[in-house]
Amino acid sequence: MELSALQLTRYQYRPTCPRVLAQDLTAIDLALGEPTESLADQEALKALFKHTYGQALVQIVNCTGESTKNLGRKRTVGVILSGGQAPGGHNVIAGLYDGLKRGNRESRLYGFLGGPSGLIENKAQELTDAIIDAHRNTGGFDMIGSGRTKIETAEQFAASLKTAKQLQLDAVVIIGGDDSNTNAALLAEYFLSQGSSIQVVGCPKTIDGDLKNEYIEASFGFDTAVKTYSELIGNIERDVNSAKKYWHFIKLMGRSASHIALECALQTHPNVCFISEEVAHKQWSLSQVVDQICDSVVKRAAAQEPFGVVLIPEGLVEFIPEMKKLIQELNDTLAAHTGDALSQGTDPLTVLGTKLSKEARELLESLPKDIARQLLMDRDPHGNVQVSRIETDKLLISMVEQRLRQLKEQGRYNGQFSALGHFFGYEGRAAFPSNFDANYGYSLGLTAFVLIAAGLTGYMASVRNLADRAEDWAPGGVPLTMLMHLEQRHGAQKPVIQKALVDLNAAPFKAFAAARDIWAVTTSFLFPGSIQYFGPPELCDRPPKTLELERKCRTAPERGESRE
Ligand code: FBP
Repeated sequence: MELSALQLTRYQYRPTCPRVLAQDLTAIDLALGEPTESLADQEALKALFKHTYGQALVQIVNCTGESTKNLGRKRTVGVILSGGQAPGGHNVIAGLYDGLKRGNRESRLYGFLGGPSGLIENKAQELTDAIIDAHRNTGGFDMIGSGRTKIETAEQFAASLKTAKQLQLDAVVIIGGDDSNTNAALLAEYFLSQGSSIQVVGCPKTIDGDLKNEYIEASFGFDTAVKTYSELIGNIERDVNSAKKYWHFIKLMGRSASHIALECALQTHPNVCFISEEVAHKQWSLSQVVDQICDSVVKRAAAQEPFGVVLIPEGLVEFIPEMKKLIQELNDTLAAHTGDALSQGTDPLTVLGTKLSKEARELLESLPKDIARQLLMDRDPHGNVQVSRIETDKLLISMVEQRLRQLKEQGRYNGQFSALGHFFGYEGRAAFPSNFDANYGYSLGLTAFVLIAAGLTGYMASVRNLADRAEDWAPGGVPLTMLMHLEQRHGAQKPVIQKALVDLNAAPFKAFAAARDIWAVTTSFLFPGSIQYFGPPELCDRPPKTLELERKCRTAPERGESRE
């Protein structure tokens, strides 16, 4: 296979990892914190996770090597990539592999093929120097593939244990988002409940950026994805500013939270950007969302700027209260009824009509037919509506056109409106990881190895201080149960890792909110250009703006400055 010049050059890149992991690994130790509690529903989770609930936070530190004195033992580990692609995944595997081999050259790493189903069905491939080297610092998950199978039935748990025993695994590493790490927690608990010592460790992956909290500052993949989308948005902004005739409606991936849209807005200064969490908080209706776009269109037309850019988070429809209610009813109805009738081509409205509330049915009927159909499509294995397939950009364009026609009739607008829709998602999920994601992924892999070497299970690898230089990052582990609470899924209460939504009181949103009224009217576009892999660190190694703003806010009080 022919390799591009960039791929060949990126093979030579040596990721920077935290100082404590760059040295002889036998000279490290684990500092144990206090026992932990889950985010909520403590009693229920304690009962569900009898063996793994409440473990202590750990930090990897320089020391005598006491906790990791078994680091050099020969080990066999299996690794799974789970869910959507995220740049940096290959580097997590490379870091894990290098850690294992640094511990003992005889250690082995198996990659489960096609995601969690590889573990259930025992489809695995031993990873070699040649395979790892051919994937260092590359995007995609093509080394071993990924999948969205959820390990949930008793048979699937038993089959997973059977495979792990057959391969004589010491540990399984699951690289995934909130749902996949929930699976990691359940698997760790199950293995112990069956008297098995096979460990399970998770790593935080998702371009969506919604697997984050005090201990997990970011998931890998977010940085590369937002930089890729921001390059494209910036290019479009420059194009509209040249042609001055189109409005571009750009839907951005991020199935629930709007971290991607917010970061892209900070990097590109569009005219309008919605943050779903604010829409939900302020209870904006669909028509209020449309009115805000129209307001910018009307004002810009009056200022002879009949063009612009609107950013729409992928999950927006789920956050508009009336739409959320409709989707919830559809989820519950679809879960309760197998959907056979729907797949046989019967009109969905006829099938569901009697089962939905009056308001939900009326709203569904009022939507353009294509959108109504998209809302009824199959749920993913975790019960989520597949928002990436709902054409929110088209929905908003058609509603804005309608509203502008009314405004024209009322003499309140007399411009030309010509709109184009886009969806940026897959373009960013498999890009060559930025230096930040290459370093972060690799560091997570090494960290996962150290947690395994220390005998831990039911943990997520964590690397903190990410807005600092990679050498200064702080690796450790977070007990998975600490990140969990109960949530309604498929019509029942299930233990899950809580998704992190955009915090409307935090610095990144406040920075956006302070500037957006100006962006709505004036042309304030910012053109970030493409990801730079070679050059000065301030250009190549920068973390996302979200992390920089969050760090500034964290450190400001220490310096006696105001948080505002
Ligand atoms: P993960 O949550 O698995 O990381 O995937 C995130 C994501 O990229 C979302 O932004 C998007 O909605 C979804 O995957 C699309 O996935 P698919 O192509 O499997 O439908």
